[in-house]
Amino acid sequence: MRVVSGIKPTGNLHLGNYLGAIKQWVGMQADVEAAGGESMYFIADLHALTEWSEPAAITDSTFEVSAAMIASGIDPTRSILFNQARVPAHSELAWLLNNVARVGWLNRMTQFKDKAGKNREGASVGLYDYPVLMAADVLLYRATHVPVGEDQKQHLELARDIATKFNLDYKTDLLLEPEPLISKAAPRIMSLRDATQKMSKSNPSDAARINLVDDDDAIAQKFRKAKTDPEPMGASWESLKDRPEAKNLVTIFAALADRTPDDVVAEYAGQGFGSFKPALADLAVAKLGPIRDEMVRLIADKGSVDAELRKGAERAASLAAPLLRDVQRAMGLRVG
Ligand code: AQP
Repeated sequence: MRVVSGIKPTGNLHLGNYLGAIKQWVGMQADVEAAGGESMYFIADLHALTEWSEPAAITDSTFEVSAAMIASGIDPTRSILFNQARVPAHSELAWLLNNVARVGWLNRMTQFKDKAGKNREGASVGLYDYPVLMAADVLLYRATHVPVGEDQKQHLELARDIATKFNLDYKTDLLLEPEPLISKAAPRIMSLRDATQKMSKSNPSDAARINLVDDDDAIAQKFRKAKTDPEPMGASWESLKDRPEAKNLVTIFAALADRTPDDVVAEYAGQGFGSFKPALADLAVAKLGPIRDEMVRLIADKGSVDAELRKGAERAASLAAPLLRDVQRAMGLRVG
């Protein structure tokens, strides 16, 4: 078993990234170890280039994401933690796989359509090619399982299609089709201002998300001001089905407390959100405060964090090298 996943260093790491990804990975670490497998988590800095960002912002965010992972419990001695750019094999395999992936396949990718919007002609080639790099990220390590959000499922399907076509074209079994790991426990966290949209790094409204570096007051204030309807808490989780804001706050509470949404609704049934929100704010401060404090400490100690990333990259590069060489040779390239 080999689990591989990554996060883009595009700033404003938030509660959705924590509950939907990082916290799940931390929980998986022990299971993967128990199965004799390996966990690999990377900062997808090459992916961050696909939409314009100040270079310094990418560097800062690389440290922020690394710090968040370590502070949350991704242990660099138990998982391989690294930044993608330090392992050139990702880019090299992506180029090789570009010749296997078909334009028609990429044209179907909904994330490209969403991100490019009406300005398709002005989008970078990198944004269009993003799913091939993502395929390389996981195929390079013969990942068996890839924890992804629903939004990345289509890209993982593409990685499987690329692996299948490569193996057929070159009559080999070098590339392994990875399975998506869509944890039922991984919640999808929505914006605090508009619960029809996911909480995201790129939302221009800071009030729409809880940043992992927010101080206690900011966390409390954002939850107090979170949009809700005027009704009190329903009697059951099911009764909230047409109340996206209420559902979102309950989802966050349940995920932070490691309880089921049903359980949380039962505790607050009939009470107004005026009392639920402060309880949620207290819980969030209690859970996120220590992670933030450790993140801040690590961000101030960039040398140590970078040393961990470098060590992780060396381990990743040695795992990647044989596969890349075999792929190159299978394609007829003279290497080594
Ligand atoms: N709102 C969310 N709820 C649950 N999980 C989420 N993730 C992101 N937003 C939520 C999960 O976090 C992981 C890392 O995501 P990413 O940074 O690689 O890309 P993203 O999904 O595009 O993140 P953002 O925050 O939404 O960024 P922008 O605004 O740039 O699009 C993934 O596992 C993702 O599912």
